[in-house]
Amino acid sequence: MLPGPHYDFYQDKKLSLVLAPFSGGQGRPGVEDGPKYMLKHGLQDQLQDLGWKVGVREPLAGVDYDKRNEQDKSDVYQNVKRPQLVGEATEKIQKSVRESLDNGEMPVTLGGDHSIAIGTVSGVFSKYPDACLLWIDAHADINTPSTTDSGNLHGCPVSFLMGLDAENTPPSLKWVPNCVKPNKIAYIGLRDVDEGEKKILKENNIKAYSMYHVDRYGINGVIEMALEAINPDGTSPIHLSYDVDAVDPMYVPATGTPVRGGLTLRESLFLTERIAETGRLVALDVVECNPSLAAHDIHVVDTISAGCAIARCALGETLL
Ligand SMILES: [Mn+2]
Repeated sequence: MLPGPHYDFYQDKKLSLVLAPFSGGQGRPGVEDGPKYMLKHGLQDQLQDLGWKVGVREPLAGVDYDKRNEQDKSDVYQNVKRPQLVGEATEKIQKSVRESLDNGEMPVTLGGDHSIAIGTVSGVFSKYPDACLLWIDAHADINTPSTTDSGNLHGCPVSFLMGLDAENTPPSLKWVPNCVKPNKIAYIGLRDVDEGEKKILKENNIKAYSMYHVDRYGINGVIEMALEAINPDGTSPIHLSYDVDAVDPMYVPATGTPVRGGLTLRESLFLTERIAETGRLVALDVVECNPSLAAHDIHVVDTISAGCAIARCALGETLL
């Protein structure tokens, strides 16, 4: 028999939905509405139905980051856009995630753009320095301030968490700890990786499984290889950072940087179920749902349903 979903770190089945309605890591408004839409879709009840006690944390409450995003055009550092905004917001998210962990509640962070993972991952690794990170994404998000073309920080979170370009780190992001070692991160779902990023991945020998590998070995084979690489003895806590743009835009059309040829919905959900089966999940991010990029209502429903399904499957939903 397969072990089924279980949670070694959360015997009491408590979790916190950490709301991160933040768009400052990129330029397209609307991604800050992700958490609101997922809650409206009934995510809190759905997780309670799976047996979890569900609390809500709002580390960004009281500040209109969205308004500041538009207003503060002077918030630039070299080529990097809005480093002050991102630095402030992610530091708050980091504290909230850490409090959640200290209370025995799994932080389930709803984005927002993927820059928020600067806060979630640094929060998790401050509690569990031996954790490993699974980054599910069409993009590697490992540009440095020197390599980024767009200057959007949602394409850079991993480089800060790994301390890859310390001399060019904006002052507002100097607080970010160099916490993720190259042998403790793996990517799944990649298909749009910049040349500078390819170089970084190779030079640091980071395990990256693109859609080519998913086709070659199947999603199950890729997950086995990824876990073997970053969690060989199976004891490390696992942080799953899930960008919904990993899923093919056929299923998730309303996202900021869609790339065709992605994971099917089944592959996407199997992946989260499989991680739940390890018992080692300590934290989950679901990011980059942007309802305002939908061409019509069905796109909104498809995208938000997929985001909620990813969360449910990570938290114990099974087919049988
Ligand atoms: Mn991403």
